[in-house]
Amino acid sequence: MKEFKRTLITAALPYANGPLHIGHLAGCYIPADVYARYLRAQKKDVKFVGGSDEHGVPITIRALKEGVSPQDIVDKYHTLIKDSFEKMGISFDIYSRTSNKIHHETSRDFFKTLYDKGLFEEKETEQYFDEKANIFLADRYITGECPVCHNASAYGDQCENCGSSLSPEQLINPRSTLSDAIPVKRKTKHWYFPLQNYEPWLKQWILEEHTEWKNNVYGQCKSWLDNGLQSRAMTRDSNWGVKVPLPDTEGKVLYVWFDAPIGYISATKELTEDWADYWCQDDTRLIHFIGKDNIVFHCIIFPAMLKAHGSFVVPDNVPANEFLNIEGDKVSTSRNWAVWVHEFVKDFEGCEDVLRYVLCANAPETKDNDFTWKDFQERNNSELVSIFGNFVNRTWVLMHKLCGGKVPVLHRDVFDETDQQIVSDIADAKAKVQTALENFRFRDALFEVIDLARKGNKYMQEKEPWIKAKSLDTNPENQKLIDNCLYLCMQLTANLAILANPFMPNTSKKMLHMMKVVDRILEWQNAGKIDLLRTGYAMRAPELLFRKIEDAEIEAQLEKLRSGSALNEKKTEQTESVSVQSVLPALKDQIQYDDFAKLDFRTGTILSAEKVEKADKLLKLEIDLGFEMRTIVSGIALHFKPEEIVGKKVVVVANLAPRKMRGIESNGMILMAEDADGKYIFINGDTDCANGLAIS
Ligand code: B3M
Ligand code: ZN
Repeated sequence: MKEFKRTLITAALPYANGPLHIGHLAGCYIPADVYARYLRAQKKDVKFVGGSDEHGVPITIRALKEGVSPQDIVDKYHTLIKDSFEKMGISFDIYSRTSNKIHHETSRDFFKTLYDKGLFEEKETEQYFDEKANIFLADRYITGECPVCHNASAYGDQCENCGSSLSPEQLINPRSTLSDAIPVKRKTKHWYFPLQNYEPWLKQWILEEHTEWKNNVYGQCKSWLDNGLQSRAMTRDSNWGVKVPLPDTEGKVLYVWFDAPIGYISATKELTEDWADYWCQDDTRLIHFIGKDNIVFHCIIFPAMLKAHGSFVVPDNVPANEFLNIEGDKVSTSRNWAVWVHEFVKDFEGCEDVLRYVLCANAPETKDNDFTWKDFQERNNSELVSIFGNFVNRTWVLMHKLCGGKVPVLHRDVFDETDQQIVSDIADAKAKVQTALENFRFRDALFEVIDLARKGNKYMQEKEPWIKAKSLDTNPENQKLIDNCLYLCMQLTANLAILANPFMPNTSKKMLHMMKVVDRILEWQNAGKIDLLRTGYAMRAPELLFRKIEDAEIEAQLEKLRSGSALNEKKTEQTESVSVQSVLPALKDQIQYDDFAKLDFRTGTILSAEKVEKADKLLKLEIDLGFEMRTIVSGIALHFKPEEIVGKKVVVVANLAPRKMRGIESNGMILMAEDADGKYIFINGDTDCANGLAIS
C-alpha cells in the first residue's frame, strides 16, 4: 500500500439553482463529513473542500423561469445552501463558489494549458439553434424522445429515465425547452477534448490499479470504457460561465463540467497558500465523494483532464453513493417531492444529529434506498433514545446515586468475566468502526457504535447495581461490584463519545460537557481504552442527549410532503387500488431482538367482563394471571358480549405501563387477531394451559 502524507477530501459542488434536500446529504455530504472528522480525530493532515457550482444550464434555466439574472439565482441559493451545510455540521474547511474570480482564473489557465499543449480538437459543426430565443441549444436546453428507452422527455445531455448519456443530435423530435420551438441547425465552433486518447491510461489506472473501488463505481467505469470513449465538447455558446480564454470567442464559455471540478482546485487555493502540496504532490490522497450520477465526470473526464494537464494528482478513490428516495418515490424538485434541509433544521431544531444518524444508518451505499418519516422516528426513538441515550443516562444517574457523582475505583479483586467481556467489547468496537470507515462502509461503522451502547445496556442489566445497592447494609462488599460496573459503564460512555463523534458531533459535545473533559479526549487514539476518566474525578449531571419524536411531528411532515406535491393524485390512486386488492395490513418495519425481548407476554384467563359506562367500545376485564389478578380495559365491546368471553384463555402483555381509560386504570393489554372483515378473534381461546406462563 502506498503511504500518503495528506488527504484532500472533496464533496460534489451542488448547483446553486435550488435548495439542498436530504438526498444530497445522504449522497455525498454526510459520508464526506464523517470521513473528514474521522481523519481529523486521527490527527491526520486533511483538508475538506466544497463550494457551489454556479454555472451551467440549470442556473440559466432557473433564472429565465424566475425572470431574474443568473447572478441573482446563484447569490440566493449559494447563501441558502451554505447555511444548510453549516447547520447540519458539514465541516468544510472551505465552502467556496465557482463565480469567484480565483475560480475563473484557475479554470481559464487550466484550459489554456491544454490548448497550448495542442490537446483540443477545434471543430466547426452544425448544432441546434432556437430562432425564437436566439440561442444555441445544448444539454438541458433541448429535449426530445430518448433513442434508447423512448422516454418522451430526455435531455440533450442525458436521459434521466434510462441513464443514457446523449448528445442533442440523438434526440428524436427535438424541441427547445425555452420556447418549445422546433430547433434548426446552425454552424458553430467548439473545442473538443479527445477522451479516446486517454483510454489506455484510464483502463490501466481504473480497471487494473483500482479494483478496490466500490462495485457501483467500478462497474460504471468499466462499462464506459468497454463502450469506447469519444471526443467531448468542452465549450458552449452562452453568456453565463467562464469565458473561453482565446481570442474571438465572444459568447463562448467553458462547459460547466469542465470548470466545475476545477472548482476543487480553486477552493483549495482560496483556503491555503500550501494548496500545491494538496494538488501537486504524489503523496496526497485525493478522494471525491459524489452521487452516482456524477461518476463518469469524476472517474473518467476530470482524471483525463488532470492527466492531460500534467501537474496534478488524480483521485485515489471515488466512493459514490446511489440515490435516496423519499417515501417510496424518486426525489423530484419540480414536483416538490423532497425533504428540504433548510426546512428540516427549522422544524427539528436540535435534532440535526438525528438526521445525520438516520441518513448514515440508512445510506444508499450499494443500492438506492428509501427515506421514510416513520423510519426516522423509529430510529430516533428506539435506537438513539432507547439504546444510546438510555445507556448514558442510566450510567450517569446511577453514578450520581451510588458513587457520589465521581468516577469510582476499579477493584481488580472482584473483576469478573462479564467485566472482562465488556472491556474486550470496547476494544473490538474501535477496531470494527475503524475498519468499516477505512473501507467507506459508513452504515456498518455506525451500526458498531450503536451496538456498543447495546452491549453496555446488557452489561448493566446483568450487573444490576441498583439491586446490589439495596443490600449494602448486610453486604458491604457489594459497593465494590457497584463501583466496577459504573466505572466500566463510564469508560464505555467516553468511548461512545469518541466513536460517535464523526457521525453525531453535537451529541459527543454534550457528552464532553457531562464528563467535564476537553475536546482532546475525542482523539481517535483514545478509543478502546478504559482509563479515559480518572478515578475520583467529579462529573456533571446527566444531560438529555436525544428527545423522543412524537407521532404528531411525523404526521405533520407527511402531510407537508403530500400537500406540497403533485404526486398527490398518483399517491391516492395507488393507495386505493392497493387497499381494494389486499386485505391484510402490510408488515411493520423489522425490529431487533432487543425490542422484542422487552415485552412480557403471559397467559391468563378472563374471570369477569363488564361494559364500561358511556363507552360503547370498552369492556372492563378481570384477568387471572396465576400470580395476580389484573384489571384490563379492552376495546372489544363491539365484537363480544361480556358473558361470551368469561373463561376464555388470553395472552396478556403484562408489563405495559398502566393507562387510565374512562377513569379505570388498565394494567396491560390482551392480544386479539383481526380477520379480513375487521372482526376480532381470540387467538388461543381453546388452549388449556396454566395461567402466568411466560411466552417467548
Ligand atoms: N453540480 C452536479 C450535481 O450537483 C454538479 C456537480 C459538480 S461536482 C464538480 O449533481
Ligand atoms: Zn432513455
